Amino acid sequence: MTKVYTALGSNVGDRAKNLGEAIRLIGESGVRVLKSASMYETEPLGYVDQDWFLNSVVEAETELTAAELLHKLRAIEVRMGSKKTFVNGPRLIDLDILLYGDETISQNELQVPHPRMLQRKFVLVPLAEIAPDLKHPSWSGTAQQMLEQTPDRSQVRKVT
Ligand code: PH2
Ligand code: MG
Ligand code: MG
Repeated sequence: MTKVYTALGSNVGDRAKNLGEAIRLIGESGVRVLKSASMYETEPLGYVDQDWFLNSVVEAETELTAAELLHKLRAIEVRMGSKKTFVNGPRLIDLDILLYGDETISQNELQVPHPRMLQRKFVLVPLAEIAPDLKHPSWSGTAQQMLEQTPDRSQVRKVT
C-alpha cells in the first residue's frame, strides 16, 4: 500500500458538486480515500482572467502504481466531461497527483512531487490542514513549514 496525496480543482459549473463527485469516483478506482481537506475558494494562478477555483486535497492509499493512478485520475476527468481548454485555463475538474509515497518520479507524463506544489497556496493550505507533519525526502521541512515558507501571496479562503 502506498500513501498518496491528490489535489482537486474546479472553476466551471457547480464547483463543490464537481469536487464531491471526483472524490466519490476516486474511491471507486482502486483507491481508499482516508481524509479529505475542506474546500477552499482560491484566486486563479497562472492565468488570472477566469473565475475563482474551489480546491481541496485528499489523502488516500492504493495498490495502484503511480502510472496506473495517473490514468485512473485522467479517466475520471474525461468521464466527468472536463475539457482542457489551455494551460492554466478554466477546468470543470482537474486531478493532480501531488505525492506518491516517498517517491520522486520524473517522466514526461508524470512528475512527483508535483513540480509547482510548493509555489501554490491552493495546494499547500489544504495539504497542511490534513497532514501538517507530512514530509518528503526532497523537502526542507514538513507540509506546514513548506506552507509557511511559500512565496505565494494569493488568496485562499476556507468555504466548508
Ligand atoms: N490550477 C491551475 C492553474 N491555476 N489556480 C487556482 N487557484 N487553483 C487551481 O487549481 C489552478 C490554478 C492549473 O491546473
Ligand atoms: Mg493542475
Ligand atoms: Mg492536471
